[in-house]
Amino acid sequence: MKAAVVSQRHPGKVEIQKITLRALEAGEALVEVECCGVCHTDLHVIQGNFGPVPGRVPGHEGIGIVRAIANDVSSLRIGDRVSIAWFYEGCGVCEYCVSGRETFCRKVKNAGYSVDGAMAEQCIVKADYAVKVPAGLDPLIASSITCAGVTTYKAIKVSGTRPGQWLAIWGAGGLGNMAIQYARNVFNARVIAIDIQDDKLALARESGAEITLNAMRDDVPARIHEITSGGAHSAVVVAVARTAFNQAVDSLRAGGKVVCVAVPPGNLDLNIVKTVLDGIEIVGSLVGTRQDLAEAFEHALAGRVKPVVQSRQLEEINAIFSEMENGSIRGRMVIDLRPPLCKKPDLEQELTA
Ligand code: 8ID
Ligand code: ZN
Repeated sequence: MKAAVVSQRHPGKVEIQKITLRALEAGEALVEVECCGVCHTDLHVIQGNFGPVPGRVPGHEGIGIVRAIANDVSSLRIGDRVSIAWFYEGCGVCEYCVSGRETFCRKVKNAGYSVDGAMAEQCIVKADYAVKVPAGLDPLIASSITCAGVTTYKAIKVSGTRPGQWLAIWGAGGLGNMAIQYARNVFNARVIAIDIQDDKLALARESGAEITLNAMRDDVPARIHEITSGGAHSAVVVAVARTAFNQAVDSLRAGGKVVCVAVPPGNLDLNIVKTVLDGIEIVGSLVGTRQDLAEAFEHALAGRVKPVVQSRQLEEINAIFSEMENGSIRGRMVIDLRPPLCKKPDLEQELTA
């Protein structure tokens, strides 16, 4: 079967190769992949930002149909539609796994990074960890929820933002677009979106941002203090830029919380006096649990969030990564691996309109 594989010969690139999947082991299922979104984390992975992984199949916004299960599997049936998420498997018994923080399991496996992911015609999942996609949710929509959606839904939960409060979101790309919709339509927050590109800010307004600021032109912390009469209640940073994290800290009111989600290299500068005197909280947030993903899917099924996606072919993967680096992607690019007859052109047009 065909798969994108992190190249050994060409650093920062993937190659399309014919590979053979290993046999299923206990607890596993074989999934025929329908589609897989391209997340900026995949770009970090192929560029070796988290360590080199030549030979790895990337992809953790995968959706597909179960075609085979190991004898002992009872949580999935053949024909089920499932997701292939970054949180691929935890140990199930450690302090993190048993306390609702399973993504921090020290023995965690991550799809498309420590095990092969979904940028392939087929992949293997751990059955008890592959969250089912609710009936009626289109796979192209479900793919974006599997990382961009659940990650931002969880991050806003972590922020503790209450209805009517100001939430500032840095980055209006694949994650940011979802963050704005969850913030507005699920958490009833008042959203300020910050990006460095006007087209991303136009999309942010369409997605529900009440205020947009361009970090290339505006004095972001000053404007946010002015608009919110004292600073945002919370911030979620999904911009791949160190400066965004520093601006977020400076834009909060006393008692505010910054939730760090993007992972650009480098350190966060922290104004110690402001942090102490204003009681600022800074916390990281890593994807979401299986329960978070099930909830994130339900909100999409109910129509509260609708990812902006565009379908592409597996062969275009290096071009998609270049577009991501250049910042020219609107919403999310999703690799569509379905045979042409299964695709729904009308839906695609509607989603990208
Ligand atoms: O679980 C997690 N913590 C998690 C899950 C998924 C993704 C973390 N991530 C990380 C990715 O690895 C990446 O570092 O979140 C980050 C954003 O992923 P993405 O949304 O998939 O990236 P994108 O679609 O390329 O969007 C990035 C946006 O940031 C803007 C860009 O214009 C783009 O819209 N941006 C940049 I680059 N610099 C900015 C700045 N200084 C900025 N926006 C505001 N200020
Ligand atoms: Zn991701």
